Amino acid sequence: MVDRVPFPLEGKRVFVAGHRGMVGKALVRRLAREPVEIVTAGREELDLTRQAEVEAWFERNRPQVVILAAAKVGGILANASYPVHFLEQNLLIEVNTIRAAFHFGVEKLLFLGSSCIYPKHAPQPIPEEALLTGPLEPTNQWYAIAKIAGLELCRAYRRQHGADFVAAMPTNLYGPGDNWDLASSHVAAALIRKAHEAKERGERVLEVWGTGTPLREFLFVDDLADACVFLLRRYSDDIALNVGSGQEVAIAELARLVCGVVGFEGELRFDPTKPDGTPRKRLDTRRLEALGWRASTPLREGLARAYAAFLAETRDRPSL
Ligand code: GFB
Repeated sequence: MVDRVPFPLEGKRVFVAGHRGMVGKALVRRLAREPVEIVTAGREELDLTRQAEVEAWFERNRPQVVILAAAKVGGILANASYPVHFLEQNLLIEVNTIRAAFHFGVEKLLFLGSSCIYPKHAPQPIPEEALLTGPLEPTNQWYAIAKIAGLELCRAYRRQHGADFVAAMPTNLYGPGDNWDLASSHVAAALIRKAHEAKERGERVLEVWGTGTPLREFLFVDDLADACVFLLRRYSDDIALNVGSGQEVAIAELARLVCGVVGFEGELRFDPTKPDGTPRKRLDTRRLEALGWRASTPLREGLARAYAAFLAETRDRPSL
């Protein structure tokens, strides 16, 4: 790692793969403050699940740095309902992009995973060493297996070819640009939308899936983007680094916080017919902190910013 950090980002062509997703948009916002050239490609120009298209695009565009934030993602129910999509699309995106990055001489690649790659009953907070030490959480095992394959492919390129490919594992994310669709969203976006609509309709009850007892750690997406830029410069090793916030709450508590932010004053009703998922997945972030990075957005402030973004993003598109 010694001779590869700091990696000089200045003047580099940086490809943000997945720039229309929540993470990709935050990366573009954050990289706009750096002296780099940002390169993006919409799905109509580049379908990352098609190998030939990916190779042709890399040959034409020659990025020097890649952040792989493109993925098929979704909340607990979408993950459990569409195992083929989550496994197959993510494997294709990863193999095509990482492989092309190597063949077209990308100097640095950052792959983004997820905290759900760790075993369901991993020790808490979860250290990086817990990877592949036990069975996965069944509701998202297909997504997790694809993400594990992606980070292992980065490690394999590093081991076999000396490529400077690294991986980061963010905890549950939320913020501007989130998916606000109730059938496929993650919990923070879903609760923001439900609380807002319940308030608008004058309803008294907010439905929360599951028992409300699972614990989740929430990271504001702009904090993740900041961590990514930090890691591009400062990290070059084969351990997939945890990126967390230390802000862990029970889902019931998150729901109360969201109600406060949105101004919904009714009651919570839990629906135990919906899955709880893993009981807890707080990340141990001591490695990242030792390098010199910490999350900075308090959960309440982040939720208020996410709610403001929800209002702006759905103003003209109420069905989003
Ligand atoms: O955010 P979420 O969908 O994903 O759900 P996971 C977190 C918790 O919130 C679960 C509860 O216990 C849900 O039952 N929850 C309560 C809700 N109300 C709602 C709601 O209206 N919508 C949603 N979506 N949840 C995902 C994985 O797991 O985490 C992905 O499936 C990915 O693969 C992501 O890793 C970070 O945290 O359970």
